[in-house]
Amino acid sequence: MLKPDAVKRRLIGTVLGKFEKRGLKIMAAKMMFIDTNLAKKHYGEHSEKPFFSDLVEYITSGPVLATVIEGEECIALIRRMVGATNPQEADLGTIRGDYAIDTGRNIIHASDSADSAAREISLFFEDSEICEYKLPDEELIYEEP
Ligand code: IDP
Ligand code: MG
Repeated sequence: MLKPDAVKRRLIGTVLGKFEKRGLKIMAAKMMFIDTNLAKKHYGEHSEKPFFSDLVEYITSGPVLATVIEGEECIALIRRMVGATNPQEADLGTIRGDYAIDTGRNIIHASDSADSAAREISLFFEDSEICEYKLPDEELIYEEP
C-alpha cells in the first residue's frame, strides 16, 4: 500500500514502476481513503504501541493506493525492495532508502507474511476486484513459469 505521503508526493508511478520492472504482477490497485476504523483494524497488531494514534492519523491523512501484487516469493522480495521500517536504516536502492527519511513518513506498507497478506487483502478488496491474468513474458522472468 502506498501511504498518503507517497500519493501526495506523486510517487505512485515511481514505486509501482519498480515492482513492474522487477517482473511482478499487479493484480489490483485502488485509490481510497482509509477511515479510522479500517486503519485500526489494518494496524491492529500495533494497537498497544506508543505510536499507534500517530500511525492511524498518518494513514488516514489522505488517499492511499491499496494494491495486490503477485510473484514468486513476492512477500520477502517486496519487503526487501521496501527496505527497513526506519528509512534512515534502509539501504540505498530500496524504496524507503531512496524516497523517505522518517519512520513516521515511510511512504509504503508491505505485508510481512502470507497470513497477513490474506488478512490485509480481505480488508481492502472484494474477490471480484482482484484480476487473475497471465503475463505474456513469464518465461522471460521465470525459468519455470
Ligand atoms: P513495517 O511497515 O516496516 O512493517 P511495522 O513495525 O509493522 O513496520 O510498523 C508499521 C508502521 O508503523 C511503520 O511502517 C511506520 O509507519 C509506523 N511505525 C513503526 N514504528 C514506529 C515508530 O517508532 N515511530 C513512528 N511510527 C512508527
Ligand atoms: Mg508491518
